[in-house]
Amino acid sequence: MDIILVGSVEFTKRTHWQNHIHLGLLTLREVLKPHFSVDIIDFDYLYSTDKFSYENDYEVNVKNIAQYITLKKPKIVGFYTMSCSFDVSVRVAQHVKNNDSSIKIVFGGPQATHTYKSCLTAFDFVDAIALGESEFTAVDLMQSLIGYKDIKDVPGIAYRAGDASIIRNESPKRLAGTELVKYSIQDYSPYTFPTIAADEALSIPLEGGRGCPFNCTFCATSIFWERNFRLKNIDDLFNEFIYYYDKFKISHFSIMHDLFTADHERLMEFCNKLIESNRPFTWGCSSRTDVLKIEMLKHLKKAGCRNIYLGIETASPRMQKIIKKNLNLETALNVIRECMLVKINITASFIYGFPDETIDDFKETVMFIESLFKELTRPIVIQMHCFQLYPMTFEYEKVKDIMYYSPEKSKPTLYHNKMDEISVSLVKAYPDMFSHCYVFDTEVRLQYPFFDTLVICFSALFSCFKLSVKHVIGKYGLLTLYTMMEDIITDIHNERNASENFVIDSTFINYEDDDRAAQFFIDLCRREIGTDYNGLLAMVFSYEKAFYDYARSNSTESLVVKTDFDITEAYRSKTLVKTEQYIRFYKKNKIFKQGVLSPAGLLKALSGEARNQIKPIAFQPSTKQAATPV
Ligand code: B12
Ligand code: SF4
Repeated sequence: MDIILVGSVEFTKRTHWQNHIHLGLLTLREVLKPHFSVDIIDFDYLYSTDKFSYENDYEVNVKNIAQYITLKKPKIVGFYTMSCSFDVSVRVAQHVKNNDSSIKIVFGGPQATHTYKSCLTAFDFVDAIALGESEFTAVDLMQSLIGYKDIKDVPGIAYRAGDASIIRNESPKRLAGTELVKYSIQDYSPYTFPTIAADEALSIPLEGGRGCPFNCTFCATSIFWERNFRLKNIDDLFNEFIYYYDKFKISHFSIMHDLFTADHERLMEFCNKLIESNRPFTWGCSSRTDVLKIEMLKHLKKAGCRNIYLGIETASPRMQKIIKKNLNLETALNVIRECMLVKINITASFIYGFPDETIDDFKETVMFIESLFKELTRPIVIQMHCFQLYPMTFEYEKVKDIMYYSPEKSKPTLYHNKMDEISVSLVKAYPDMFSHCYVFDTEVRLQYPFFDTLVICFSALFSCFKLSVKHVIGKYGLLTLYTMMEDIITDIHNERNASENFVIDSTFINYEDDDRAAQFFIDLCRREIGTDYNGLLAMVFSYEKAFYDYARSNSTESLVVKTDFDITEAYRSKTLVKTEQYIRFYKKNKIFKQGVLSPAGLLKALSGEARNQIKPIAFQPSTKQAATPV
């Protein structure tokens, strides 16, 4: 084997729908294949499909990974690096070099690109770093490492010269949007395609283009792609959809681009093609609320757009200016509302804890999030992240001299903060390379250190307790809830950090699995029903609690429940219409779902042996019959 490319190792058990292989490495394999024998190893994929095992010991895992790679006798090992797994890449690379010093080590991807000087200075086992996009670089770089070419002549890389100085070669020209099709992936083998949970459609990520022209001060992506916006030719992207559907029956595509919807004319052209294709395509993408025109949304939906990721970041107009995102928040809210109306699922992402953020700014963001929770009609995902420091960004420059390492406060990824002593010593020795593990203090960060956990909790609870969550947030507000739940939330954070389970199941992020937060919420709802008696809340809560219990049970059987009121109407209009309804709870691909049974469905359920015994919901005593707003 000439070259092995190694994906980011996060020691995470991915769910079936997350388990796709890294796009950048697949692209590079296509580029390198005509010249070398090349393979990709994604250890989390192997682990998630039971083809590789992780032990409960960091160093053992790192050594096992290095051994697995070394046994394949590669001449070169290339690592995709990103912040969250940078320590793993460094340690595996060092072990590979120790195992066989003739193996050349190359790093690529955002983290190594943005810290190349420190990385080559600190780690002599790293032979070269590919800076930024590497299609025009990779073949020459690999040839130079094997000795067929002079490294001085390879564009877009950094390396150590004989005198140990760090040399950065000129960047190659950037790929044009029209050229991107040449690098489309034809071969996903030996990896299988993940399925999208809802309908088990096969799914893959596809590149939609590169670069974002905006200049947000916290963003590592725009720097990485040098703000060079390119969109893949619409015909080419459409043809890829057709190719994958006709050849592999893949019908869902995650379009990778930080700003896919910026060029409205081409976007509409793309949608028209999808509609005319008469194939059951669905797709998702990322965008900004100011480049999504409300008039376009219906058309996007018609063309199969199922989900859009929107970074709102902050609801303080002052902070919008400071971080140079410059979003109009009224427009943002309208776009989200409209997406809900046309049934496009939204992930709305927020960040708190910026260096310049005041308590008042933070409160504006919290109020915006509350208004979303109150208005939600669709399973919108609300993410709130504690601001993290990425090297080379403007925000990093503001605080790099006051940041400090605190294992208690550090949150390198959404999922966990798992590091052993060796990794911690790397973090401490090289703050610039591991700045994502560092923190700094502001009034907001000190007062609300785990507010992100609270939002994740409520976002997760929302999947079962839709109306109850709206009621509780509407009545108390998130800031009061944070104070009420601070001990629980802090414990959850600390326990996750200190968890004995080495491997994190990525579904671990479902905080409704955490008994304490959910129990607190359930008790609060019960008190609400007791003290501030409300017919609809009592009934809906009983129903939602039954659904929650079912979701948490190990049962894979479906369950039919009988309610005395129209649950769909209760969700839609928040009014109580007394009528008998049968609802089936079921699990599909580990995702729990509910559906109102039609008379035919009910007959089928009744005839389906004893497994579908009908369970009436045990309501709290209900006296009110009339419509009651929550
Ligand atoms: C898809 C994506 C994800 C996906 C999948 C990641 C994956 N490994 O595929 C998911 C959703 C899981 C994800 C998660 C996270 N992500 Co992410 N993600 C992206 C995203 C949007 C696209 C990546 C992509 O496919 N690009 C397209 C391909 C073609 O480009 P590429 O991967 O960079 O590869 C090219 C070059 O880098 C180079 N190259 C890459 N590897 C190598 C190796 C060698 C040897 C060579 C020669 C060249 C080379 O050549 C390739 C072709 O040109 C990027 C943003 C972006 N636009 O790039 C963020 C990005 C990579 N993510 C980022 C982050 C921070 C995260 C999280 C850590 C966030 C968090 N706080 O939790 C999490 C990690 C969660 C965890 N597991 O703990 C940051 C990384 C910043 C940094 N300095 O490391 C980015 C840049 C976005 C940002 N915030 O700025 N992410
Ligand atoms: S709009 Fe998004 S991708 Fe573009 S610079 Fe801002 S945060 Fe980064």
